[in-house]
Amino acid sequence: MPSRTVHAACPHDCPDGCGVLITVDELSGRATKIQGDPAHPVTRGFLCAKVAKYLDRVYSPDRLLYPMQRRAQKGTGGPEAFERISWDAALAAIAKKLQQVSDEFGPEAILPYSYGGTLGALGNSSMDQRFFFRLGASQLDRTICATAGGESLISVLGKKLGTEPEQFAESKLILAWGANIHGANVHLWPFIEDARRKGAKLVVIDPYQTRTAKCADWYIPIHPGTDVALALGMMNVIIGEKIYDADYVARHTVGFDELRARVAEYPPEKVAQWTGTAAADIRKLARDYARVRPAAIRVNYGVQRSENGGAAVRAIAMLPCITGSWKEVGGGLQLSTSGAYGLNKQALERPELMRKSPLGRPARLLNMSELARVLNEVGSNSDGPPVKALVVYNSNPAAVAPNHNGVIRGLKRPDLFTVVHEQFFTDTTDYADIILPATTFFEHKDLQTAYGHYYLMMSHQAIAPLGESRSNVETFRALAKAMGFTDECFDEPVDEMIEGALSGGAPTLEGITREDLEREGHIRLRLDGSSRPTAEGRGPTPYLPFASGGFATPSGKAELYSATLAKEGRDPIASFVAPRESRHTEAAAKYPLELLGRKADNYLNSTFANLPATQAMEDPGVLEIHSDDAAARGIRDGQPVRVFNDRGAITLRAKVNGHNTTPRGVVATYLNWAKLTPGGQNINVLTSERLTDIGRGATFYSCLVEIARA
Ligand SMILES: Nc1nc2c(c(=O)[nH]1)N[C@H]1C(S)=C(S)[C@@H](COP(=O)(O)OP(=O)(O)OC[C@H]3O[C@@H](n4cnc5c(=O)[nH]c(N)nc54)[C@H](O)[C@@H]3O)O[C@H]1N2
Ligand SMILES: Nc1nc2c(c(=O)[nH]1)N[C@H]1C(S)=C(S)[C@@H](COP(=O)(O)OP(=O)(O)OC[C@H]3O[C@@H](n4cnc5c(=O)[nH]c(N)nc54)[C@H](O)[C@@H]3O)O[C@H]1N2
Ligand code: SF4
Ligand SMILES: [Mo]
Repeated sequence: MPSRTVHAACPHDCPDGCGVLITVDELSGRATKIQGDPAHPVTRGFLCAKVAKYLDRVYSPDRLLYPMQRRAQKGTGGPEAFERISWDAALAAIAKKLQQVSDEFGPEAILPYSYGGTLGALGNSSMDQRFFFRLGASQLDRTICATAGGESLISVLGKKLGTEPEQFAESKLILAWGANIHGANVHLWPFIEDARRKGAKLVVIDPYQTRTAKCADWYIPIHPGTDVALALGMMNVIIGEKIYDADYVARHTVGFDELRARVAEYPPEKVAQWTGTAAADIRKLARDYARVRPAAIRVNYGVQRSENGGAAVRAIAMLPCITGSWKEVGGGLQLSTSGAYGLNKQALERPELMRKSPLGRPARLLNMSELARVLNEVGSNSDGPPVKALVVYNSNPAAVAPNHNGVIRGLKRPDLFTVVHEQFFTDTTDYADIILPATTFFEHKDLQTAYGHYYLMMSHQAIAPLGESRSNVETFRALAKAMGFTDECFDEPVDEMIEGALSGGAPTLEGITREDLEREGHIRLRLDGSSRPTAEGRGPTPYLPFASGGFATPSGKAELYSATLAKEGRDPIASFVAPRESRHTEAAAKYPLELLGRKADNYLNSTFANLPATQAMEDPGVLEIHSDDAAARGIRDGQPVRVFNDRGAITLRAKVNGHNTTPRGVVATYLNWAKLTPGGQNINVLTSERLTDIGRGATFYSCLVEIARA
């Protein structure tokens, strides 16, 4: 059978940003195979278990293929609750309603809601933003995942840059800090294995004993939300014992004296009481980290889903700045590499369209991590109009947003008009008035970045869109036409949009053209800052972003003390403030267990949760609990348990364990679709809308509960 192979890139919200090869049968036009691109230096020919089965997703019998209009009451879902309509009818109905809302309440009564469905540069943030800017709709503060850590990292380093994954192979000590590498960052693992073959040690710091922790040389089951104390305690030892790099500190940091004074308040004995890590272990960890060279930290976003997650990331990010580890190949730290790309956001999103909207000014910003509050409370005071129309794409808020019961109450409002652009009948489409069918990455072209490596990729369209599905770009283009917007940018072809994205003059993109990417699939960013592409520029030259300073902060140095934070009235260094929902506070008297509502290793947030092939790899509806905590409540393995707090309750099945996965005082479960969880309720019924200390982020992992036999 004649077939062709198409280069694509996985657009899911995952640091690995894999290069993908899709085989397409020429006669039928059907994709027949997916594999990792062996030429991609980080993907190295393999895919994670969920995307390896991607044909099941693309060709799932449950795919949404046509626009649909609700005919049953809100809260009911699936094909039976809707009737098929044409795109023209759907677009006309949406345009009419949005116009009505805008006329009656002002355009800010319209709220877009989106997150990580696709991280393709176009699909994530381009035509959609143009549309909403031109409309004058409220702007969405995209905080649900990474702003606490991102803004905190930037407060120290100035930019989201870090150690490239390839260099972990050269490390002698690797700290996986709140980083579930096997589950959420699997392409880093082979580099860690390389390093370990050469004698490196792996330390895992995580309250939950992940598969990564089980493989570690040293596993530290830290109490949730105490990482800032551990990092400050380590610096107490490193500075106290003078095993820091005085030369690097003097040249490339500001605020060392203030930091020294602060960490004096964090002796290991004191830190031990908060973190549950013995003082001797804290000393050993600090000494190893400072002396074993090179040492690399992989800190992931797990640590910053906590009330003090911003301070935690700040303190952790200071570690390589005081040991000078940034100078070494295989040293430094990685939280994210996304700051390197420098795509032209202006060209993609056209913020100048705000001036043409009926508002004539930037619209208000509403925080996606407070969706329940936004839907139920905004508009009742003087904070502008209530939200009357919600346009959801790239997201499944009825599963992923905190305070699920509040979110559902909002989504059920009869006066709220909701449009959802989706690939499947999700928890959120259960509340849609109109559903629009979305393509998968097999069915559209996009430009792809990553947040765990430094390669820019082209994702070609491999097959024709299934049914009447349309990409995000084509959907918002069509909506713009339906609203009567005549601005030229709504006609811009995809290839020109890609060229626009590459055009901003960023040194890291110097000389990289659309044609180059189309031909080569992936190209390493010009990280040396040289203006000309050289042979080495494309090779594995180690990238050391801060080897000789070059921090992108206001001071040009690593800011151990941040004058910017001080000006905002925040802690300019970092300190341990116990999360209000943690074992350290009074709230624990009523709700003594710390719940980690984690991510499934084989789903991607709520994506993939509905596919039989991926479901088979997970054990849905379980609550992992330590045998002592179970015994204290008369709970036996396999029994149904009610997990509850003041916000809600959910029934799960106890998975009692003696020593692995959850330590005493911590229980764990994972995110799933609400309608696939027994009882139809999602773990986010328990999580709160309280925000992080820095970055206005969600605090999924600061959550106290009690459990009882159901
Ligand atoms: N398979 C899979 N891969 C994914 C995802 C997925 O859902 N599934 N999601 C993607 C997304 S959106 C993101 S943002 C990234 C996130 O990637 P990660 O940040 O690695 O993901 P998390 O599971 O949120 O957190 C990592 C670990 O932090 C631990 N943790 C929780 N609280 C604390 C704490 O207080 N201290 C410490 N030290 N650790 C803590 C959790 O137990 C978890 O094992 O992964 C992406 N990749
Ligand atoms: N309890 C708990 N809650 C969490 C987390 C947690 O760890 N625990 N993690 C949080 C984090 S880190 C994140 S990032 C958020 C993630 O929140 P979301 O970004 O909402 O993540 P998903 O659940 O993956 O939902 C993405 C949806 O987009 C759809 N989609 C995929 N591609 C496209 C496309 O091209 N176009 C359109 N229109 N739709 C598309 C998918 O079918 C899917 O339903 O969840 C957060 N919620
Ligand atoms: S989800 Fe992550 S690991 Fe899996 S294929 Fe996509 S980028 Fe690679
Ligand atoms: Mo995320």
